Amino acid sequence: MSQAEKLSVIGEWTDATNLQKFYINGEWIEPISKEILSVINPATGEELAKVASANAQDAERAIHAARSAFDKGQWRTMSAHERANMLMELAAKIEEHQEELAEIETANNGKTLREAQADVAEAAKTFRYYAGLATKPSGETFETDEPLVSRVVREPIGVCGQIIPWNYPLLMAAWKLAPALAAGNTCILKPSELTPLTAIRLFELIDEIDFPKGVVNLINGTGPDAGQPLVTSSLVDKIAFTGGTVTGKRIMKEAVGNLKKVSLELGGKSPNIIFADADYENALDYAAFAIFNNSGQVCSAGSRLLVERKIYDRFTSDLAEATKKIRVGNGADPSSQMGPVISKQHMEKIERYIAVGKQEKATLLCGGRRLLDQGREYGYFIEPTIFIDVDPQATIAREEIFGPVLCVIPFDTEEEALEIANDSPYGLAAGIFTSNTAKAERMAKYIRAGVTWINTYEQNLVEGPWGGYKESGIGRELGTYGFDEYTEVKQIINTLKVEPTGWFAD
Ligand code: TXE
Repeated sequence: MSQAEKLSVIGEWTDATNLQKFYINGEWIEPISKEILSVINPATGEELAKVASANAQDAERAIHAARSAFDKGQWRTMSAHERANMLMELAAKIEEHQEELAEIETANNGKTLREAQADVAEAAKTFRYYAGLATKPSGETFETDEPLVSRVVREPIGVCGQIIPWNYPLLMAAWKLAPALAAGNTCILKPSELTPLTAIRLFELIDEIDFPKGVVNLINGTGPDAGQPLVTSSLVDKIAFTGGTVTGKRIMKEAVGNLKKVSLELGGKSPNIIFADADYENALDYAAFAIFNNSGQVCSAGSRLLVERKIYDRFTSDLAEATKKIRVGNGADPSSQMGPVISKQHMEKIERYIAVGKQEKATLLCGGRRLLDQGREYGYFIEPTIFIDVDPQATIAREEIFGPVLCVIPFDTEEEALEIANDSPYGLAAGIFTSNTAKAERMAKYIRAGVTWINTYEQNLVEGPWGGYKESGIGRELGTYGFDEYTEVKQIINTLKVEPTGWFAD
């Protein structure tokens, strides 16, 4: 398909009528709110679509639909096999529409088509994985010293409000919906106001499947108007949130009313540690991938690169050479290797951090500017940027920039690397590059992060737990851990001997 044909696919779809509706109780309905969101293509600055923006009343409608579907519907009582079949069907539909979904994602988020295609494939895989998990054995039984049998079963929590960010719009929708639905919960998804498009397309596919009414609902809108009512409602049993740490903390406070379950996947400032004995080419390749993939807008980005001093000069200079060759452009152009950042506002925030880096006397090795030449002048393109000799206490080494800006810090010893790595309020991920397996194990053992990669980076497995220590979050997504986060634990005690206690007999 040619470039022009590709864009016309999106054009046709964005004329679709569902953009200004919400999916509530199994149908596309007109919003109560009259507010409209303008959705922008970050590569061109142009408006892609106008999307309905929910108010509290719209959110209430979705909450009531999900509540009633959970309390009175057959979703949680139907067999896990039936639920699994629907999720399998959804996975197949995502695959059937993968090109279209990837193009919409690229147009809305800015990421390259290659990145978007990988996200779509991973989204389908997530639904398929949890469809499988729904039917697998679970629970426990306990031996006791009484004539009693104790068994533990896992049950759905209830109504789940799911608030997701803009950096992986479709994939985050899958990470949230798949385990929740597999476990028998009902859901209300609230995508980021910046990137609602693939979620709308996903719900059009959901609508083709026989999910019972009210099981899976979609509202779009801003955090305060559409997200907050989900957080504060006493009819919502769980909030699952991915986004910034500041918003995450606020959500945790506001969710306290009915003590709903809260899981948070927040920011990071992950250390990527390169020892002198590492496979050099591999470490170099991953150092760039860890920060410039998805334009650095990744919660687990390897944004603090710690390099052993013995190879520091050579490594940083080779990294700069490789970085200068990264082709930055419209993600819809197959030759682009890195797309724009999400919005004008976010670009300006990144530019402010670059200015702070310069003030803090870090050495700007490459990049550092907005790209404004022909073809990029209306988009939000930032050069891949590397600061070296960064003080570990500097603002740019401590705060999450969430853009293509790398801070490089030298170290001399393993102990020093560990100390710098752990000196952060965050604890999401870490990378360790070394050919010494014992050293890798020691580092992995003592680094305080939820995910640690050895001689690789940013490899994400649907089978394994994902989430952070410290201010990077609460709870885990993916794998069996992610499934458990959507269940309540119930103990059922039965007796082997039916007889009264006689406690009050005399
Ligand atoms: O995120 P927000 P923003 C980090 C990154 C970025 C910073 C801010 O550092 O620069 O966060 O980004 C919804 N009640 N990450 O402002 O606000 C909002 O509508 C309920 C890391 O874009 O956290 C959106 O759907 N919901 C991150 C979602 O929260 C609210 C990915 C995320 O938006 C709300 C994105 C409220 N009061 C940014 N306020 C990661 N962990 O990957 C906002 N929202």
